[in-house]
Amino acid sequence: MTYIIKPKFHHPKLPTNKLGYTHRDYEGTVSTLCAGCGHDSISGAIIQACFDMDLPPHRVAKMSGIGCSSKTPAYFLGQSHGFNSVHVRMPSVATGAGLANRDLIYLGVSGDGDSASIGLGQFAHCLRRGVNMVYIVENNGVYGLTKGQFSATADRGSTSKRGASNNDSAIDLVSMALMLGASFVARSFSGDKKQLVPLITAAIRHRGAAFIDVISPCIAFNNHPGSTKSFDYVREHNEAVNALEYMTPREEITVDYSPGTVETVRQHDGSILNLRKLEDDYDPTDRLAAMAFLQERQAEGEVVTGLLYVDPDATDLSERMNTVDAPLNTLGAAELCPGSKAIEAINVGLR
Ligand SMILES: Cc1ncc(C[n+]2csc(CCOP(=O)(O)OP(=O)(O)O)c2C)c(N)n1
Ligand code: SF4
Ligand SMILES: [Mg+2]
Repeated sequence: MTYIIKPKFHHPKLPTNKLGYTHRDYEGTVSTLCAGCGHDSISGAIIQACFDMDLPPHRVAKMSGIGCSSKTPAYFLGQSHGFNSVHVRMPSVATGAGLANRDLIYLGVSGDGDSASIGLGQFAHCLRRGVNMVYIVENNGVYGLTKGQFSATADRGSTSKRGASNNDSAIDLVSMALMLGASFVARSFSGDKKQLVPLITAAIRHRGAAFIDVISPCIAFNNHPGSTKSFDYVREHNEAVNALEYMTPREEITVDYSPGTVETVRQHDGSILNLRKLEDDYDPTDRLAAMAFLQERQAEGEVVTGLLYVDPDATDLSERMNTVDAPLNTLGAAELCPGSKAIEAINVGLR
């Protein structure tokens, strides 16, 4: 049996959102991951964010590849669309789906093996093209599903469960995402729901490629002393640059902050990101400064988290390609076929 359906009943007084749904309506099947796996906490954060945002589940399309992380879309948003592709191909499937239908919210979930090892090319092109999606990597530094080999995000000198040392340099997906032109870049920790939920919410509202690297310890193969992706290591070295408060376009700013302690960013849909500064000089709209800051802190062994970069005026692939607003499957023959005169004019223009 590959999945277990959750019983439908729930407490009659569970809170509901504006659509009348409880958070149970945003759940999926029972998780078959190891008890305590960081990936399950990320599923919980996605459920929370979608419930809080009153998202109609049918407006979301979950995309994934292969890995323990890529299995997780089965465990949240059971009433949404979904495509579980082969290992690595999530970004290209999401790119195609996004071009065919601009109306859906694309939520891609991947692993560090899926995106940083064999999948690095797909990761890179998806972000540089600005596919309008949320791209989450559940980063544990190992191939969990295939029994814990080092992935390309494992730090040099970190050790496996049996003590073998990793001699290769690590790929830092956040630095790569910044370099590749992603317009929303964040890092978080599966054990910090308070930070992760608003980041997911803001990423869903962002137009363009929104990347979130979530350190998500694999308790079966990479949660020992010597691992830099263990719960203890991340808790001890977590350096948050800001604390994000997400506000919908309708909400009034009611909280009083001391001057200079909060940076306010307004996204294209009017949603407001209030970023309480935890690092005095950190500017999340300065891509180059963010890259330098990350390198400096990484050299000190720190895991920098928070909203690291955002371009609130970003455009996305569909806009740049000027694709049609309506989903392709709703177009009729008249819209799809311009007629022989129009085709002749195009051909003349190409001669
Ligand atoms: C083309 C291809 N190569 C290799 C595999 C074997 N494989 C399955 S999942 C996986 C890595 C999973 O690691 P990651 O993406 O980090 O996910 P995790 O299980 O750690 O969440 C590999 C190598 C495969 N399924 N397909
Ligand atoms: S093997 Fe690791 S990544 Fe996979 S479910 Fe277990 S703890 Fe999670
Ligand atoms: Mg992994």
